[in-house]
Amino acid sequence: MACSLSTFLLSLLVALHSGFLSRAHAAVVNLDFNITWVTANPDGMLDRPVMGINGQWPLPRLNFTKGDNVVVKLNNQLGNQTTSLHFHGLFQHGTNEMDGPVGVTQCEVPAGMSMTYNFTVDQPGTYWYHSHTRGQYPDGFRQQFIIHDPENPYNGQFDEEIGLTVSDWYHMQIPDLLKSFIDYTNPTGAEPVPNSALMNDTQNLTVPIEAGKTYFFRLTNVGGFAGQYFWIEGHNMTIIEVDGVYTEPASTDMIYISAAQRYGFLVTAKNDSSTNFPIVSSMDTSLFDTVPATLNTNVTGWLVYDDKADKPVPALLDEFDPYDDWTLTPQDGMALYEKADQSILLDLKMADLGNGANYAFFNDVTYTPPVVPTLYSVLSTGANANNASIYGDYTNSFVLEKDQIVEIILNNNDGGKHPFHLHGHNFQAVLRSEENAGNYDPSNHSAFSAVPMRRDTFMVYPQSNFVVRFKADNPGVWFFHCHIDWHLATGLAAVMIEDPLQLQKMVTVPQDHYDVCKAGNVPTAGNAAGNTINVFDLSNQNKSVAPLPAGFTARGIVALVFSCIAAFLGLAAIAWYGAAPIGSAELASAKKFIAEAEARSS
Ligand SMILES: *[C@@H]1O[C@H](CO)[C@@H](O)[C@H](O)[C@H]1NC(C)=O
Ligand SMILES: *[C@@H]1O[C@H](CO)[C@@H](O)[C@H](O)[C@H]1NC(C)=O
Ligand SMILES: *[C@@H]1O[C@H](CO)[C@@H](O)[C@H](O)[C@H]1NC(C)=O
Ligand SMILES: *[C@@H]1O[C@H](CO)[C@@H](O)[C@H](O)[C@H]1NC(C)=O
Ligand SMILES: *[C@@H]1O[C@H](CO)[C@@H](O)[C@H](O)[C@H]1NC(C)=O
Ligand SMILES: *[C@@H]1O[C@H](CO)[C@@H](O)[C@H](O)[C@H]1NC(C)=O
Ligand SMILES: *[C@@H]1O[C@H](CO)[C@@H](O)[C@H](O)[C@H]1NC(C)=O
Ligand SMILES: *[C@@H]1O[C@H](CO)[C@@H](O)[C@H](O)[C@H]1NC(C)=O
Ligand SMILES: *[C@@H]1O[C@H](CO)[C@@H](O)[C@H](O)[C@H]1NC(C)=O
Ligand SMILES: *[C@@H]1O[C@H](CO)[C@@H](O)[C@H](O)[C@H]1NC(C)=O
Ligand SMILES: *[C@@H]1O[C@H](CO)[C@@H](O)[C@H](O)[C@H]1NC(C)=O
Ligand SMILES: *[C@@H]1O[C@H](CO)[C@@H](O)[C@H](O)[C@H]1NC(C)=O
Ligand SMILES: [Cu+2]
Repeated sequence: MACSLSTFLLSLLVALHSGFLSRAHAAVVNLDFNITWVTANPDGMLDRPVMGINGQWPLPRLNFTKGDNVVVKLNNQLGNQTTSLHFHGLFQHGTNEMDGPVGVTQCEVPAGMSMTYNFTVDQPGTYWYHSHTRGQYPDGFRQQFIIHDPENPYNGQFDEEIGLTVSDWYHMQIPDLLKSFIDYTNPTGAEPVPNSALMNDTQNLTVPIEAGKTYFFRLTNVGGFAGQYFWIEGHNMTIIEVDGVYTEPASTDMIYISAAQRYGFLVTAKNDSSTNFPIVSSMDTSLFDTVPATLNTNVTGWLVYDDKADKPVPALLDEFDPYDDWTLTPQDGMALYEKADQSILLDLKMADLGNGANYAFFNDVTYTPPVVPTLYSVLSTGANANNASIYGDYTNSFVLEKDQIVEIILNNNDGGKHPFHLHGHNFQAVLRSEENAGNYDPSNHSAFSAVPMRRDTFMVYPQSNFVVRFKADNPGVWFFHCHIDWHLATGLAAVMIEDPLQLQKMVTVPQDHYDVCKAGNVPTAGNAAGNTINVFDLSNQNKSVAPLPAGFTARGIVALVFSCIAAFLGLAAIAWYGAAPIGSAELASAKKFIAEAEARSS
């Protein structure tokens, strides 16, 4: 750790505008990120290639101060993959073009090319940065960053800060896993199950602490899939921040942190320094279709009071009872936005398309990246940028008017949990219904939170719903998506296009951003289809995979695949999926279909 920190400091050049004694004025922080392949073995089980920065992995944990101007030059030296960079949770006021998601605000940065991200950090808190290229960050391109706040209301109540991440970890590389995940042999969309859990990109982490002191822990889940239960034996945690928003102090003995969420909490060390205590993080196995017997779903570290004392094995818990983040209160007391000017209804489902693979949908549309990144469509279509139809039929785009109170009602018609993230904002977590509550009913729902917690990533329960609200006061093109990276890859995303005509006046895209598009042959003007003459003509737009042929059911494919497996294993055919047995006609049509799919893919 010391080694990666010092190397990072060497590559970090801080030029203070106004002398060394005062941090009250903004600094310019210049970072040069060479993205390269590095070998790492964080779980002690397998050496594998990971994406490093300047030859290092774990990646540097960045440490800014509110007001800093951050300039990151991203040099793609991977050789065989494109890349991109997103600073998760930043509002990017006035710098939407620096946000990072490919297809939304920029093009892929091809191997051998560079792109500079230049923005000001004007919000305090616990954040993280990661690649926003399809499926890429779980291969290692992710790390925490902090924005210090000279006006933190909790300053004076803690002695030191401790940065910590948790994550899931895969032994195979994500591009290979994606191939078998999005495939007709996986018609139920079972996500790849991680091989292990990590704490701070390692296991058996020791966190030295001193008796009697109070520590401000900053925890980020940088994982691609699993939410985690987190606790410290013998110690309560007092939550004071979530996703960059200060909260009224909330004491708990367990936190649930979904992929992409952050918690800041205080822990007061005991006065007695004779015993060390396990810090445990446990992956939420309800997300996994199967839990392999060999999988250790937990990762353990220790609060170390005395390096010579034992590091005890954690006690096994019978149940998980984490703090409900919906009940948190923001420290600034901001009241509920009473009514929404625009209400956006998103019905989530998972289903198979015509290639037999499983996809994720909002309102029956699976997000497919447009030919032209949406920001560039905004900037090149004049007054028509106000008409959502120019952004295509496969992007779930919504135009928001200046300063509207916008509400997103999300109905989860799927049996899994999904952590949803909105770029460019934090939103009020107005309502979250319990598991199996079904769709939101505007005329019959439980009470809204009067002073709702705000955060940028909020989880919906299985077969249930949530309601979030925010004010459209940040012109930009902002991605809204599930932060389970498998589900983003299968299209669980929408795009909020906020005050596009104002955005046209605010944004100037730097030349190097256009250069990477040119190198990748991606057009940077016109509608979603790249049509600059008639922006209502979408004939060349990117389309999702076509639906299953009429009369053909996803159940047929599932049954076929599983009956093949059953036959292969020498078992009797099993009615695995759904209650009804499979008719012979359905089986024949499935066989024909699979044969065609195989012919197409070979
Ligand atoms: C976690 O890792 C980061 C980055 O290497 C490091 O800065 C930090 O000190 C580590 N935290 C602990 C508690 O070891
Ligand atoms: C952590 O400790 C456990 C138990 O001793 C061991 O099985 C595991 O390999 C260790 N992990 C690492 C990364 O060293
Ligand atoms: C990044 O790579 C370039 C080209 O190889 C090299 O000149 C530069 O020193 C590297 N920067 C860092 C911080 O390692
Ligand atoms: C981060 O920056 C703050 C303020 O500049 C400083 O006090 C702190 O020591 C730094 N922490 C690390 C881990 O570099
Ligand atoms: C890219 O290169 C790395 C490092 O050599 C290799 O492990 C990886 O499989 C390659 N990935 C692709 C998609 O070709
Ligand atoms: C970053 O942006 C600021 C504000 O627009 C500008 O003054 C500065 O020159 C930019 N720096 C770089 C390296 O592009
Ligand atoms: C944690 O908080 C609970 C509830 O307030 C309390 O009963 C318990 O004693 C506390 N535990 C510790 C270790 O302080
Ligand atoms: C530790 O000792 C201090 C000073 O004697 C006391 O104020 C505090 O309550 C003690 N803390 C705990 C957790 O017992
Ligand atoms: C992980 O922790 C949970 C909670 O204590 C426990 O139920 C489970 O058995 C643990 N798993 C392993 C492999 O130790
Ligand atoms: C959509 O367009 C982009 C950029 O023009 C292209 O690279 C990409 O492969 C297309 N995607 C799909 C799913 O058709
Ligand atoms: C957007 O354009 C389409 C196609 O010209 C038109 O039918 C529709 O009414 C327009 N919508 C708005 C809000 O202007
Ligand atoms: C309102 O919702 C509750 C809980 O789902 C349900 O029991 C009740 O029947 C509903 N009332 C009406 C009028 O629909
Ligand atoms: Cu999801």
